[in-house]
Amino acid sequence: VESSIPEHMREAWKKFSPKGFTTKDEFESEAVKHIETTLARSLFNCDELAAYSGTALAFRDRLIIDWNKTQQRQSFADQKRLYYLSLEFLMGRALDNAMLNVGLKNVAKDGLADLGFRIEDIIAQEHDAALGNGGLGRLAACFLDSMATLNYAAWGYGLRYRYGIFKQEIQDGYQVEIPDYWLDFNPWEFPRHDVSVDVQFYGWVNKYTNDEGKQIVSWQDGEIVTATAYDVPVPGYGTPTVNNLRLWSSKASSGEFDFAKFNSGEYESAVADEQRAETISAVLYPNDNLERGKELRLKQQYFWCAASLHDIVRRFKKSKRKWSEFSDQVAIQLNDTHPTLAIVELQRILVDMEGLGWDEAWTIVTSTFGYTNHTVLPEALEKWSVPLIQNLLPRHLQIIYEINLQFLQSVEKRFPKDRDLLGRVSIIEESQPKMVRMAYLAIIGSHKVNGVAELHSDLIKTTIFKDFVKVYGPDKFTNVTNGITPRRWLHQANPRLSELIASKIGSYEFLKDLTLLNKLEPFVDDKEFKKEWAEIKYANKVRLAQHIQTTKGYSVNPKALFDIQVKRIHEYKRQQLNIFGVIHRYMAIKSMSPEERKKLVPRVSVFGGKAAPGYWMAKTIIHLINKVGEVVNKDPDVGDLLKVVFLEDYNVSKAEIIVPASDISEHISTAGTEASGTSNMKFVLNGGMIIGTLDGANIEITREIGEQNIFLFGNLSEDVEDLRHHHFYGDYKVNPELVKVFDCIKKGTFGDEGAFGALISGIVEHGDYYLVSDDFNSYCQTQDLIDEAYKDQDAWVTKSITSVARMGFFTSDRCINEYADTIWNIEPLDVAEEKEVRART
Ligand code: GL9
Repeated sequence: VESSIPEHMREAWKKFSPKGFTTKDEFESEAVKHIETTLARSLFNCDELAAYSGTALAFRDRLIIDWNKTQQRQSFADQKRLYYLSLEFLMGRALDNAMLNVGLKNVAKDGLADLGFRIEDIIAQEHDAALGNGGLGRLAACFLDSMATLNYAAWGYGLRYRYGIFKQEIQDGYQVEIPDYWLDFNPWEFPRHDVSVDVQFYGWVNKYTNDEGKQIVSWQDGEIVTATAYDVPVPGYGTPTVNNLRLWSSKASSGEFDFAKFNSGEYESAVADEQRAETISAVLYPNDNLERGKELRLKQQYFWCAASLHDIVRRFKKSKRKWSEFSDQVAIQLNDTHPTLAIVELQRILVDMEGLGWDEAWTIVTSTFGYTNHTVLPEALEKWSVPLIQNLLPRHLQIIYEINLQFLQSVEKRFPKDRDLLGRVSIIEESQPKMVRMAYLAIIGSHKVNGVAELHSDLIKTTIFKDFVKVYGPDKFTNVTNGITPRRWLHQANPRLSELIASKIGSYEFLKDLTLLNKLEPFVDDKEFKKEWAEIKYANKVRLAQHIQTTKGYSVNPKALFDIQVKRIHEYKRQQLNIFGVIHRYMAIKSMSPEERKKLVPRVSVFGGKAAPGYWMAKTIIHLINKVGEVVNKDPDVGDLLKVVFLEDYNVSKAEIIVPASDISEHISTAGTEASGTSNMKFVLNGGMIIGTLDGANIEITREIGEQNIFLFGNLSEDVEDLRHHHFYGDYKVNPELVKVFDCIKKGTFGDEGAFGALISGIVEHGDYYLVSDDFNSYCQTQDLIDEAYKDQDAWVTKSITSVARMGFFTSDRCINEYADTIWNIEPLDVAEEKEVRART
């Protein structure tokens, strides 16, 4: 390629192509240039937002140089690539991460100081990229960080929502949702107006035989919407690799279709069409672990799958390879069932557009896709009604039926006597209306299916996907336990702890090989080290206390035990168990003598998290937490002994302040309901203890750090079913201590008792599905053990250090390497040469 370009051109290009700054002066020059020209500001009107913008643009330029080179390197290397399809990428802020990953944060810090700014204030100007709901979206973001850091040729594909997850405000104790319009100024994206795909909806299918006697299928007369690519650079840590996250934005097609309307004078309705097209990528659905079957959501899914697939196929076709080599070049991972239509779309491209035979195409499809399941909750499993798909995607429905027919025939051959089995594994549920079960389609169209923690992967094999284990055998199902990136969740969120660790074990290598943390274990008895360790935790608590002071307007004692539960509000995650426990503690304090109170360990109970706007029970839990806080926090009998804080608008950047400040964090889901959880890993990595159930990744965390370093309680997942049964058919009695808590609420202690009726009746009258009552005793006793343990600070710090030392397993680097080896079959790219060139220049 290069030799086809004339020498003089190449010379000129080389001479003037930007090299990227490395020194403080160069950084300042870049930042000031952007502030004065790109932003048209000056020394006299450069506020913190302008300083942020200038800094971000300087770093963006730098990233883009490496991004260009990475894309070239990956094209030349011509290796297999991985495409990660996810409707959610919860990236958070980018600037701090970019500065740390390219190793120039100190340069920027000094440069900004010269210009009159504190780097912390500048970083805090950035709006979070909040294109996700919770764990699933944040996992995708951690994966991108690891894939770039490990030098895999990997792209993310998602949607460029104009509105990310809503902002949460609390008014009079209730959650209020505010739209999150985040695109006013976003220096981290590059519009690629030259990269677009036309996506079709509706229309009808025309089948005919052409002159050569060939069957032709054509999907025609649909409505066309254009997908435009917006690229977001994803820098790896300490490597020249900068990968790409491609987000699609929708707009009306500029094709003849619309012009017809414009020309016939229907101006207003043509504009309305334009706006309708734009709504496809307008808003992220704010549900957590719940699917509601809305047409616009299905439109989003197809729009994004079609655009991504056409982009991937276009890239493959440039290589001029045979179709049979497709899955040697391309691996596609489905992040949950949201992108399952990509399976159908690839089959459609191969059969209808490229003319391959059905079987040949299907072999390619099934060797390309892998599917990750993230939940066993039945209400979260996607099903789309057949009439809805028939109308929106008529050709896809035919293909789904054909896939199902062939699958069922193969099952019938192998299990001829089992007619029930056919009904159970059919993609089509024979309900009224008929429904397409997306998880089944995803399993049938993929070569591997994985769960996200050991317990979860076992559960899907014995419950929701049991019949498919029978059909395919157990090898199609595997486990890849989730992980988190230690760059953001240790180095960036807790720089002092990262520095202390590095000083002890000799380098920052542990950020790339987290198992090196085990070198900390020999220091668990080092007095000076323990002192510093405890000081850092205290400083992080002071920082959170300041945050509480500025956002809530009251002070909490940083010497108190900080007990934190931050995550989406959901009955299965059991924030209600936590707040009932808090009320129980409050009642105990009230009944104590002043002498008894003196022996207590003061506690700050921190809650945070959003409820889905339509999830009324979750909103009731938020309301109760806030009302309990209002009463407890101003009760003079209680004073410092108990504070209840609800932090508004929990998000990634707030997590970076909250996580390092915990003594105890709560991961207390009903056993068998939380597929993995990932914040549990973040808290332990930052030296906090866990109170938790034997659920999700808590089990593996226990195995790694040791039972003596975690506070476990509650029933086991294998007993849950029997307990639920017993609630309805046995002589079921609510735990008497919990009854006292309910009485306290019913007396109106926390205001209008009627507001919380449903929370209580769910447990007392409606079967207590989440086993709050069954686990209440065990929970409260374990909280008492925690108080006792906290009194021995020396032993506590020992536990903290030991746990961190044993957390190496939970890096997303390990996780991504497992996916690469066992599912994607891809190798990292060699960047040694690039690193050398860089070292020389
Ligand atoms: C989730 C599970 O509930 C979590 O337990 C798991 O850790 C993550 C990542 O694998 O996936 N599945 C799911 O639908 N969500 C999860 O967090 N929900 C959201 O992301 C809102």
